[in-house]
Amino acid sequence: MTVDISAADRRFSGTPRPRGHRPAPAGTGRRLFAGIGLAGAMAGAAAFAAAPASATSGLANGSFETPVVRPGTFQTFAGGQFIGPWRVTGASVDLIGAGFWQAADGRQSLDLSGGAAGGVIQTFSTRPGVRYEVIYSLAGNPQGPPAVKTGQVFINGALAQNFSFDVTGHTIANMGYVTRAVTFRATGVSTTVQFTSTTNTAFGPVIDDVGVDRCGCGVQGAE
Ligand SMILES: [Ca+2]
Repeated sequence: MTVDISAADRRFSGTPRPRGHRPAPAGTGRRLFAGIGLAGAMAGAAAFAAAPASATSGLANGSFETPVVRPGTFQTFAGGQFIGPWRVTGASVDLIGAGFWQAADGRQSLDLSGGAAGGVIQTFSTRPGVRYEVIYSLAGNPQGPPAVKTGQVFINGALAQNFSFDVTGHTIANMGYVTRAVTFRATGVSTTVQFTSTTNTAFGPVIDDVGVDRCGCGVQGAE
């Protein structure tokens, strides 16, 4: 199968990928003060962590739709906590609830900088020797500095991609998501992908709609 890297909707064959163009409600205020607190975040994380991670069927919760955050708010998850199958790394991340700002897919998205630079990591099943691509939507928190949000993607702990997103001209109602991809050849029966912010403020890069699939990168003998 040939994959068109330029196509934003190529990953989920047969599954529409509605891009959330919902306008955020007015008066949500500065997000620094809108969090519902660590206790709520921990309760949500604990409840969801009890569910088995679907590690046998690829990357899970790539759209960050669970746990469900109260609409119009966000929850901060500190390093070591879990957002379903994702483990939070670094300082913290913010799981952004419906309507707080525009999601790329579904209703929720993830700011990789919570109070400071954080990240998320997940391990999923792979077949050794097969080439895959991780595809994700990228934007940035437009509510504070710096203008250019930066971060990195690691595959099995190795730096695979530096990314950046300039929020200039974007708003919570027009996040300006772009699609990014990282390709890799699996070396084992599982692979770990990690997204990290290198923006050490509370206004980091935003990711959503993360998925992984076999890559039609034109590589022969990948099967
Ligand atoms: Ca989402």
